[in-house]
Amino acid sequence: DNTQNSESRGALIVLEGLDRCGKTSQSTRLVNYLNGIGHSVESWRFPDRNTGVGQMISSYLSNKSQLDDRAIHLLFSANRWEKRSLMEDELKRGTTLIVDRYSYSGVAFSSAKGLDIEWCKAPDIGLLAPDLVIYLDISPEEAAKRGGYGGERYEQREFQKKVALFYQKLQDPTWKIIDAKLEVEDVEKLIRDMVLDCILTCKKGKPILK
Ligand code: DGP
Ligand code: NA
Ligand code: NA
Repeated sequence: DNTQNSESRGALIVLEGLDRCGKTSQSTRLVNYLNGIGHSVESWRFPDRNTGVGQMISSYLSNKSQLDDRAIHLLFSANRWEKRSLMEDELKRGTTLIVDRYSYSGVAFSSAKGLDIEWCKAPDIGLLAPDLVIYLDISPEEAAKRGGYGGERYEQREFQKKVALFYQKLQDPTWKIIDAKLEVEDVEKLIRDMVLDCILTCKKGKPILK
């Protein structure tokens, strides 16, 4: 039925969690699976380090530059804003987006530095809202054990503990929480079921959330 196809939209699905929670490899597995069963799907991530703003963020994260806490917060937000219209176009075209980190990272990481949480939320107001947020739940201790951190600015156990506390405050009805200590294949299976369900709901005509 062509009419239905042209109207059905993709789902905006976000993966969140502490550094080393397994998000990035689960995202790859998920996208490969969805591609394999014939879905139109793209893998996205924030920060997107390829843009001009993204390069400033990348330089900050690798400690090559210093920036005021609020200035870097706004750059992370700008990095999501610069992709907003492309995101909306893709969703309308029927493409499902699997996004590795989004506004929840923005608020959790900056609040963990001591910035006011409401101030942190403000610049992201008006971005597209995800249809589903999958939080891969891991303790900061477990995360630190996983082959060590890569050495970027935020990859420190004490800081990640604070980030975890702020993530808890951000939970909303779009969230599903998965125990990230489960076997990789089990996590993958849980994610697949949640995602297929979400894609179906969006196809049936659920509006894009703003
Ligand atoms: P990743 O490329 O997923 O490893 O993310 C890079 C680091 O930046 C990671 O420690 C999480 C953090 N991060 C991601 N998004 C934001 C954001 O919007 N604001 C802040 N302050 N940190 C973020
Ligand atoms: Na990282
Ligand atoms: Na990552």
